[in-house]
Amino acid sequence: MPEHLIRAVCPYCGVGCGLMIKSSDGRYVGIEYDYSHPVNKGGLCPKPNDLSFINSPDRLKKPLRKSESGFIEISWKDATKEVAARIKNIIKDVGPNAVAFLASAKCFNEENYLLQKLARLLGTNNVDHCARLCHAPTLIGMGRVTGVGALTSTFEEIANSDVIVVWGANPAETYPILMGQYVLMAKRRGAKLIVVGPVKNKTAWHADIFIHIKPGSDIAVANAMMNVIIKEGLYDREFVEKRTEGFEKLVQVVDKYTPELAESISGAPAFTIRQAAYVMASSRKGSLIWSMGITQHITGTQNVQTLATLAALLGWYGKPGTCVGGLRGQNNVQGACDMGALSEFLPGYVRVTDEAGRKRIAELWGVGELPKDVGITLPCVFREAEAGRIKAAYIMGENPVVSEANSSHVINGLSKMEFLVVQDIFLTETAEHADIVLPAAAWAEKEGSFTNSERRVQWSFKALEPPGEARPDLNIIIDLAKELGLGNYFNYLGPEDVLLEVNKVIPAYAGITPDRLKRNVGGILWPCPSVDHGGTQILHVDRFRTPSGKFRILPGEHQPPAEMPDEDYPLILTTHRVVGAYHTNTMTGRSNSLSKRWPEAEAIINPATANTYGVKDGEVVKLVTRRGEYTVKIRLNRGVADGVVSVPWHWGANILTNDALDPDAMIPEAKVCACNIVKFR
Ligand SMILES: Nc1nc2c(c(=O)[nH]1)N[C@H]1C(S)=C(S)[C@@H](COP(=O)(O)OP(=O)(O)OC[C@H]3O[C@@H](n4cnc5c(=O)[nH]c(N)nc54)[C@H](O)[C@@H]3O)O[C@H]1N2
Ligand SMILES: Nc1nc2c(c(=O)[nH]1)N[C@H]1C(S)=C(S)[C@@H](COP(=O)(O)OP(=O)(O)OC[C@H]3O[C@@H](n4cnc5c(=O)[nH]c(N)nc54)[C@H](O)[C@@H]3O)O[C@H]1N2
Ligand code: SF4
Ligand SMILES: [Mo]
Repeated sequence: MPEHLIRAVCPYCGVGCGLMIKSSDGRYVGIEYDYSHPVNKGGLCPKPNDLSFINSPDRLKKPLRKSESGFIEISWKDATKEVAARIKNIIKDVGPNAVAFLASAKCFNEENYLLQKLARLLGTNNVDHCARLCHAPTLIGMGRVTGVGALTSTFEEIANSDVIVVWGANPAETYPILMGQYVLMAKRRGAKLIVVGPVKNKTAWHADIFIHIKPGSDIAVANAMMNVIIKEGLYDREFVEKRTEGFEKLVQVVDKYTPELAESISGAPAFTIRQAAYVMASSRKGSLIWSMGITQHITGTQNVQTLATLAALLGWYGKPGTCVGGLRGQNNVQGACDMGALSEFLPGYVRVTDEAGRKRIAELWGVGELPKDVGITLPCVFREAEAGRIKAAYIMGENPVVSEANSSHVINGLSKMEFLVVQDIFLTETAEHADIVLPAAAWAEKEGSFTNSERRVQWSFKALEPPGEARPDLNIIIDLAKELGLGNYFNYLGPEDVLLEVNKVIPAYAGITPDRLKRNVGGILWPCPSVDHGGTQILHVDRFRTPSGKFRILPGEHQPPAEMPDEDYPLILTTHRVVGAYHTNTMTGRSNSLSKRWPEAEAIINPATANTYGVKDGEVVKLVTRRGEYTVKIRLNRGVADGVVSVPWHWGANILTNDALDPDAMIPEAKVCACNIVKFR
């Protein structure tokens, strides 16, 4: 049988690496490296090197209906009819806001666009996705201070920086190609690397300066750096005067945050905080990038605004050698946000409360009105279900039973719903609770566009045939819309037709046509306002996209996490990822070599903590919080501070975590809570 090679985009993280899928007779047989790809130049991290999950016998192949004796296979026709009828009935009886839709950062732009369109045409803004657990604070915080939530420039500009600050992220494990081909490249050229976080992770091993802090003390440390930079006159005066507003307020707020005060809050030596401030102020060409260590806090949005302001003091915006922002996590979380799969935003970040914006999109869609009430966010879907107000959910490509903080509430919420549909490639922990399960084709079995962390929109081609009767999410949504009587608004023959509509609806995507994407390896970076525009590498070159055109300085105060250690729960619990496991492990856990090398969770603690609790390396213990218990193997690691437990969450640790929310972005505080260790023997 001849082998074929087809160009695809990696289905895992937001770096957006390219690769070639090797197939025989429509079946996956392996990959080849794509040396022509501008992002990764052939390199790949462990995950896409083994994509055998695609051929897993566990793949969903037929629609399923829950019956007394378990799931039974049904036809697509029956499944679509039943889903449409149940949703219609609930809308008729209780109204459209009793239904919630969850879109997916694993699905293409075109699929997310259609799911949010469907929700809105049914009359609700209850559509959200995992960005809420991830970079919602970056989107809101960066939106407020710069006018755009996305990363300000490209990985190339990170590589061109003289100073790189990685704050609350571990790219060595979570964005390995970015780390290897850009951050370390810069370091080899002489750039300085500063890392800030509570665990001396694999990224911190490479740091020139590592600032070892307690979880949740980031604002105190960043304010102390700004205190030093301002008091010693080290800031970029010209940039601050010409391109920012609100500096005077910042001077007042950071005045009390001496490095000594920050030391008392964070545990990091005042000397190291000062030293880092000096190194950062030594160059006007710097990058400050963050991820989950910054966003997953009740102060997530404030954390983001504070870090963005620190970068503004140094003039790290709008020019080569600078890049500021949150590294997007999922392969298409940037795109799912751009497409409006968010409860407060229509496509292109038009607020649902913006009357003119709503009207423009309604006209393009050919409908009279669009709903104007802000929808329910992802964590609140389950709370509202527990309260009986959300009656049905349609979940496409998300696994909240494992990914949501305080997961027992998710299970409780799901069990209270009258009707649950889950559309996935596997029968996940969430799908187990569904009334109807719909089998989706995986990314390489369909085609469409993904948008990476740099705003780079790329086409991923179809390389394989889906198993059994699994179908592309796009086709599933179109058929459902037709069954719901909305066929007139869903006249698409394929993803190309949908992207052509996106070109009209979202100005930043206007020139990103299917034709151009298919021709350009490495895609096009938005904003791209017309078909003769080459895309935008660096944002905010002349002006910020705020109303005044200036960077809006919004100073923040330190605020302790929602739950601090006490007598009953004397330790701080935080969560992390490992390089070979991805999220709820539905894909990596079914890829042969990955699941063998990364088979289970290992929580890490300092040997001093182990001593206090009499725990040995490799011992299995119970971690206990106010919300639940979790049995896990312990590994001793001097990189974790005494009194802190860091647990990977891929294998179910969210039974422990706190779902206290950031009031601005509604993200749960998955990165800090109080816990205890209980021994079995
Ligand atoms: N292998 C792998 N790669 C992935 C993923 C995956 O699941 N597996 N997921 C992708 C996704 S969606 C995302 S969002 C990214 C996430 O990427 P990262 O944010 O890099 O991942 P995490 O390991 O969750 O958290 C990073 C670091 O934050 C630190 N941290 C915890 N609390 C705090 C705090 O209070 N302050 C500070 N400063 N740091 C803190 C942790 O110790 C940890 O080292 O990874 C993407 N890449
Ligand atoms: N404690 C703690 N919890 C966290 C985090 C943390 O750092 N700590 N991180 C949070 C973050 S940053 C994120 S992004 C979330 C992620 O949360 P989720 O998005 O819920 O996690 P995934 O496992 O990525 O779920 C994606 C699902 O899509 C399915 N899928 C894959 N491809 C397709 C497709 O083409 N079509 C369909 N229909 N389905 C598909 C997969 O099988 C999987 O079930 O988790 C969050 N949870
Ligand atoms: S760095 Fe991210 S996009 Fe690149 S190969 Fe690894 S998981 Fe895929
Ligand atoms: Mo994420």
